[in-house]
Amino acid sequence: MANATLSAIFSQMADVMEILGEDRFRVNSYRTVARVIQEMPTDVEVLLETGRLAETPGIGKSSLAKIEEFVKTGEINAHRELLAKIPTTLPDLLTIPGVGPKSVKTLYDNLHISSIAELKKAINDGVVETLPGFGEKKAAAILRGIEFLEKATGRIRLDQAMIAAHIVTDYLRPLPGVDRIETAGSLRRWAETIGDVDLLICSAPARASNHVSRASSPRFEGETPSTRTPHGATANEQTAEQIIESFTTAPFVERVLAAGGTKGSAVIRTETTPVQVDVRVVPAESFGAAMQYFTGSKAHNVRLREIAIKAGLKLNEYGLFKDDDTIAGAVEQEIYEKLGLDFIHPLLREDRGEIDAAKRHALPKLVQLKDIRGDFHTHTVASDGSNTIEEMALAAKEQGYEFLGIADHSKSSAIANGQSPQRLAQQIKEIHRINAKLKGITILAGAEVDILAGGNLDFDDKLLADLDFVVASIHSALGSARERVTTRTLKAMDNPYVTCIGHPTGRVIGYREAMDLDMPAVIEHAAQTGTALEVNADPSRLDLKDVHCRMAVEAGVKLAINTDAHSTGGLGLMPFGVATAARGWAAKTDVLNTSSLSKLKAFLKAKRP
Ligand code: DGT
Ligand code: CA
Ligand code: CA
Ligand code: ZN
Repeated sequence: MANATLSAIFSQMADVMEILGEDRFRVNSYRTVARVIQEMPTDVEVLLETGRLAETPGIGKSSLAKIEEFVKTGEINAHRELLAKIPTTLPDLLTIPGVGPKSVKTLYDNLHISSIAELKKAINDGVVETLPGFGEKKAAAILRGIEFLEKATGRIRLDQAMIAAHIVTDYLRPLPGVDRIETAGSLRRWAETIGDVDLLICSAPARASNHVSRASSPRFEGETPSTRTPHGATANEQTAEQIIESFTTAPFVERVLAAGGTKGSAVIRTETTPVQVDVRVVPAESFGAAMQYFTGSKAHNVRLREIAIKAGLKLNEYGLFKDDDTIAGAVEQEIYEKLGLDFIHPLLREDRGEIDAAKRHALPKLVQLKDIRGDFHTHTVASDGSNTIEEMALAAKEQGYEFLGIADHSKSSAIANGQSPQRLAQQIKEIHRINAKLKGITILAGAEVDILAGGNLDFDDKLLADLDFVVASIHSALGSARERVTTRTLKAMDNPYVTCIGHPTGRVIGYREAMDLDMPAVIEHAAQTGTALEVNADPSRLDLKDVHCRMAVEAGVKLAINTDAHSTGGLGLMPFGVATAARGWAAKTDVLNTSSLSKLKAFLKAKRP
């Protein structure tokens, strides 16, 4: 679990060194180490013990020593020394969208700006725009970035929430009285950001002698089942209290927000961010109803309750009731069944027509992770990835894939070490060579080609024709006007070699807003040109997002769910993409990379001249 912290430390060392104007080569090597560690599927500690860390590409001797130091002592001296050289608030500037170490250096060297507040004032005073490399436009963009930060919601990324859920469930699962522990709330629905993590614990069923049936339980006048548990006082109460106490006193808890009876709420520490976790203990007889209620969404629940009321029933977190009789409660599926509905997958519970579809038996059969046969958008050491073609292919094979598409950056993405036409031509040959000797997986030669300012592509068609597929992406001027970014995207789709548009809106969750694309126009054009749209599975992107996936599916546009992996570990991000497509009601047939290799080749050929 130390990987995230360690990666953040290396990345911060690189930032600070760049601000201080230190050696570019060392700065870059620290950045590489940060990324390699972040994407590693295994704990650094384990790799260090087994000696495999020393063999990891990108990690040199001096970095290795620092990692060892961190594992032993929990910190890195060089990191502390670097931080001591700058004002403590200076790194905050780097959290502003669009502000990198180079800008920070200029601001600090010229104006001694060392905090966000100082920067905001300097921009408003009109001094920042006079700095070399700044100008009015950039100063205004930074100000917008600061405003974006100020209104940031405090919601966290799906992968961060998932880590928090794992920390708590792993800790609580072995405790006495914990029969089952399940995730509910927005995390169970794989929503794109998460407010807090909701966990439900099913505790041992009440002992028969203590079980008080609903019908005979004492009731005050006017009291309804929604205001108290239907089973009255049970033997579980003490167990529940103990479980909640174990949670709120756990070593990872930073702050307890609420605790008592059957519910606890606390902020827990993770390697990257504090996360609020709500834990509820529920008896077996109402566990299904609680799962249904606390999975939400609120809007879905409201609609469901309306249906119950129309049928003369009462639905709440304890069960489905007719007068005093329990109709369902222990099993979630039965709640839907008894309301005359097909079971609704948690991914669809957003009140976007799913209840109606469930009534008509018209819910889609959602795409699943096991349907995925390959991944198109992956990077190697040839651009900004950290593994070789062969390493990526073997990892993809291990994941059970039939094919893997290599799509390194093109020349205009200079910071990402984009390839020249010559290098790409070489790479295509190398892929053919590796394919000839590799068994059990086919590597497809592709590229992530920049869509240039006017909508032209970074490589000419003659070179593109030698590729099996092309992912075309916008990496520059994402803030342009709606018409500009839309036309640019439409024009790229006109190119017969473009298989799919990569991360179509360019958003980075919590950091950079989506381009102002005319999505209906993009989807219509994708349908007309036979171009697929990417669902970038990186949890900081999820781009297309769920509602846009739904629009694409309805228009008959194929989705390509890609991880955009920059290392073998990155291939593991696929579930985030599959969940996002499924939240957009995508079935297996809506997804390009569920096709067999032969079907896929037919699709790839169809658009070409
Ligand atoms: P989040 O945490 O903002 O990402 O979103 P959720 O959906 O996890 O919301 P949360 O944690 O406030 O509550 C968990 C679930 O509990 C929610 O999805 C539905 C249910 N719930 C909470 N409050 C209400 C409510 O006032 N009415 C209804 N019908 N359901 C509620
Ligand atoms: Ca929640
Ligand atoms: Ca909650
Ligand atoms: Zn890209």
